[in-house]
Amino acid sequence: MSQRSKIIVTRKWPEAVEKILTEKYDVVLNESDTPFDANKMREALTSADALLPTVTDKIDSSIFEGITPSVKVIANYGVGYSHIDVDACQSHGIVVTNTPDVLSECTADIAVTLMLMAARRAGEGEREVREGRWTSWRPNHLIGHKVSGKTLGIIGFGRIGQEMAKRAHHGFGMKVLAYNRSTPSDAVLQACGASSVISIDELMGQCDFLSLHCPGGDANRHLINEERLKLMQPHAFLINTARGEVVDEAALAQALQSGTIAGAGLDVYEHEPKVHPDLLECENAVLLPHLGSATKETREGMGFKALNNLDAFFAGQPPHDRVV
Ligand code: 8YV
Repeated sequence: MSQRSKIIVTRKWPEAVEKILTEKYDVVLNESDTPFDANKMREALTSADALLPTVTDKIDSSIFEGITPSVKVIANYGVGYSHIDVDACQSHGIVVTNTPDVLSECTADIAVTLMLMAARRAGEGEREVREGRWTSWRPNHLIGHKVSGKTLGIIGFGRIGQEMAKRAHHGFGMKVLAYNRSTPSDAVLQACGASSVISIDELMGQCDFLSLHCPGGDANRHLINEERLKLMQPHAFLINTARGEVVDEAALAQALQSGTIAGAGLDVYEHEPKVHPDLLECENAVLLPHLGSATKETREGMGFKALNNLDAFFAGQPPHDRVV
């Protein structure tokens, strides 16, 4: 019998996927679901053939210092991979894959959830009810902002950005303006009822809601900073389901406190699971714990996608979702 490849999974995955992984490979699962520290990560990188990490695993260039990795492929569980230094992986001859597509719809659903919750003050209302502070219905109680028919700006018009645009345009009759590094085709824009803008600065002042769907990492770190927040309208809302580092959290908290913008809905943070203490103080911020892809269907879909990428790699074929 040929020797099975050794796979290390860094977090607890959906049972259905772990079952198949176990049937096919010599797998080390993480039953306790405890995040790996740097030593454990180095040990994994030097003892397995493949590593299956998630957003909670920092695989930067320092992790490779002084080790010779045995791992040949890193099949990331998630579409975003800014926690992985792909150049460092490449220089060690490691192939990296991700899991796009399967999470586009659910991530866009969470962006819509945040947009509605922030605009309609759903977090504030929920806190009021649960804390027994609701006194009675009244005409001026928790007045929010109408969403339907407003203008949505989108930064990053990839698969998730396009799903967000479809929901906003076809569901809420919103006007959609999209910024993307490369200009989207007319057909793509038309399917989502969107028009494209050529710069972020041009977009900032035009929208009632701004939703981020671009990658994280150094290239987009603090793309939304104090200056850009000041370009937004005072009644506008910022929604972030992309990566925490895209927004300068201190500047955002300041903008929320001083009324530079009306509110924000966040699913991701610069230093997860830590949330900037000033944001926690903002009643006009809706804060979710990175739930973008958190549905049974999607989390299983992500696992099976990572598995397909592994299968292809070990069969000597190009993995479908190869990043480097
Ligand atoms: C994932 C995400 O759950 O896929 C992504 O990029 O942001 C999340 O939906 C997470 O990254 C898992 O690694």
